[in-house]
Amino acid sequence: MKSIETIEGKMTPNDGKYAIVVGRWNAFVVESLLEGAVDSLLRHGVDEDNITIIRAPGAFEIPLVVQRAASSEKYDAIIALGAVIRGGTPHFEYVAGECTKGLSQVSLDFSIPVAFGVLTVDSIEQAIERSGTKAGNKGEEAAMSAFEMVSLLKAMEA
Ligand code: INI
Repeated sequence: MKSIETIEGKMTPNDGKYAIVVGRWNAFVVESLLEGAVDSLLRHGVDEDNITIIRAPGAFEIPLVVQRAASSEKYDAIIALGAVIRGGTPHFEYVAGECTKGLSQVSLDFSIPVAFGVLTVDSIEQAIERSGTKAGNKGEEAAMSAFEMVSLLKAMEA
């Protein structure tokens, strides 16, 4: 039978350049996401020199910072990390919604992988569960998605 061409990313070391854009809000959670993201990139063979951490005030500002990182053409992928935790007002919906929408817009406008590692959760407990305890570490997952996307987009060029 004729074999079917399959293009996919590999999880073997690549020399991509990664920017990690981190919101400062809810730092106790977000710093664990950052640790998870950096640790997983390093464990997959990414050189420290190929990782840049950029700090943004809050999740609302993350898309603009990611946009600047994308337009600089210095990076092959950008990992956005933050935590938006629901409070008693509709503020959460606006911050989480604009952040999510902005990140997918930048990814498509600049044709660059933007990994979504911004927690949007109902409680601090849910945030803790997703930043290195019982529900894994979403920073690590986002970094792995960026890593795979760098490899995949290179494979698609070949
Ligand atoms: N920013 C966050 O990153 N997480 C939050 O949970 C949050 N809440 O709850 O308000 C938050 N707000 C700040 C926002 O991102 C902007 O920094 C601020 O509104 C100034 O533009």
